Amino acid sequence: MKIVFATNNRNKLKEVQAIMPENIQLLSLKDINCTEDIPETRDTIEGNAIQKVEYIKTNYGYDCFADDTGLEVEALNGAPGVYSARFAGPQRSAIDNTIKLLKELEKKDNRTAQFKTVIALQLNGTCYTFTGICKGKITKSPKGEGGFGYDPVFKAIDYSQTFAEISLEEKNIIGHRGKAVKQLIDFLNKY
Ligand code: ITT
Repeated sequence: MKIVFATNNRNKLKEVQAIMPENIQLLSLKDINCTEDIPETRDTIEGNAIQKVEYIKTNYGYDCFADDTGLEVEALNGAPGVYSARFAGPQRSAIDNTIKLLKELEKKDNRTAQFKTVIALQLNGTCYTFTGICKGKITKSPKGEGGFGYDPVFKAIDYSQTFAEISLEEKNIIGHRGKAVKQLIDFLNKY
């Protein structure tokens, strides 16, 4: 089967492509000639994931799935959460966001955090959602060249390396997105 993955984030596409079985072929937004930013104006991660698939269905007519992800930090009462992309402002800079996060946690002992991914799937008139969570901690300083976004300052529980230091394959096994995508794959295979 062919299905559109409604994302403008190349890193997400790479991670998801790496675990999709051969029988599920991904189409990108480029493939359907969608070049604009998709609105993400809801106040929950789940709401944004659903908003993205509804936008594509309404404006382009395609069934699709979308991923919305947030980093929820306990000492910040769940922030940046749904606002993870714009934490340090509308420029959506991963470096600025990370600097702001480390600054806000400077004097906090509790560094507990989790990544949460919600995948929304729009298929034959119904919208389904799949959630993946990865628990861990925010480090004191960035480390590693891989991954993207907040990966250089996030260590999963029982891991001594940040998400930017482990391979994409390993991140997919223990990570939030990998967990949500596996549920999506199971669902599509049984559909
Ligand atoms: P699309 O909406 O086009 O899919 P996006 O980059 O806007 O792409 P999100 O709104 O889901 O995606 O992402 C929120 C922010 O969280 C984003 O700026 C990323 O830097 C960060 N993020 C998402 N997934 C991440 C991951 O696996 N590791 C580290 N940071 C991540």
